[in-house]
Amino acid sequence: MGVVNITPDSFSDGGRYLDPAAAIAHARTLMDEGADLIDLGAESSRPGAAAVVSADEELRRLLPVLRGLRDLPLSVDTVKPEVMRAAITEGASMINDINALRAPGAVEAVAAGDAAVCLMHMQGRPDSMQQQPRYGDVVAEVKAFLQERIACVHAAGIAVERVVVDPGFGFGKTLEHNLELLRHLRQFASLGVPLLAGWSRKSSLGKITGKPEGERLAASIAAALIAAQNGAALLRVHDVAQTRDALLVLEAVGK
Ligand code: HH2
Repeated sequence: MGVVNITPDSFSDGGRYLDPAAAIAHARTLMDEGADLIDLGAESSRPGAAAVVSADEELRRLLPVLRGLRDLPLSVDTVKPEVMRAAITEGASMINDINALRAPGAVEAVAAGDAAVCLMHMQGRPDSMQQQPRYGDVVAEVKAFLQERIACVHAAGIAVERVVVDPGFGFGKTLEHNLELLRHLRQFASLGVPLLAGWSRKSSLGKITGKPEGERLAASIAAALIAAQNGAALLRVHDVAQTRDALLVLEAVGK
């Protein structure tokens, strides 16, 4: 899954693809580089980001890009039911919700169409989630949350075949929490749905390497490979070409 953020403030590519033509061109480049799916986000969820983008503004950023990429498999990264509905109407293949469809009306918005959905775990909210993340057993708690969300969306009429889950690396988690989840990712297989992992350029990699966002490519690939080896079926990445090469080597060896 290649990431295209149509935002002024995303932590890694904010401002670069705010112009629809630039976003469309970048998405096409990522597909050429080997992406199977493009994740379009029009609201930043970076730690500390204030949730100030209205649904109207999010749609104003998103719709020209969605319409320019109708021929591609698209995922739309949003927490807002209005945006989910519009994205599904425009033909989006997947809704990627860092809030796991917990907003009022979100489950119904997705249930009404036939798009896939990614349910992600997040402790707290983006504006405060990194202040004091706390868990007894992070793996068990994240897994129980995802299990509950799968049951909830299933009860609302979303077939499990449409569902993907994500432990939400960096969303209300310390470096040690993120590492613990990565180490034990295999335990999520028993949820019975495909697993998505997003480590690309994240601050935990900066903590390990001491490198700023622009210099985390090698670390991002290492984390992506470990996630793939531990059962992740989808990898959310900014650097598609390089990640693809690394995955081809892993595949050649046999996982
Ligand atoms: N991470 C980000 C955004 N959306 N969705 C899923 N399912 N999993 C993730 O790990 C994930 C996500 C954060 O990264 P980015 O899009 O680069 O930045 P921003 O949120 O600032 O736009």
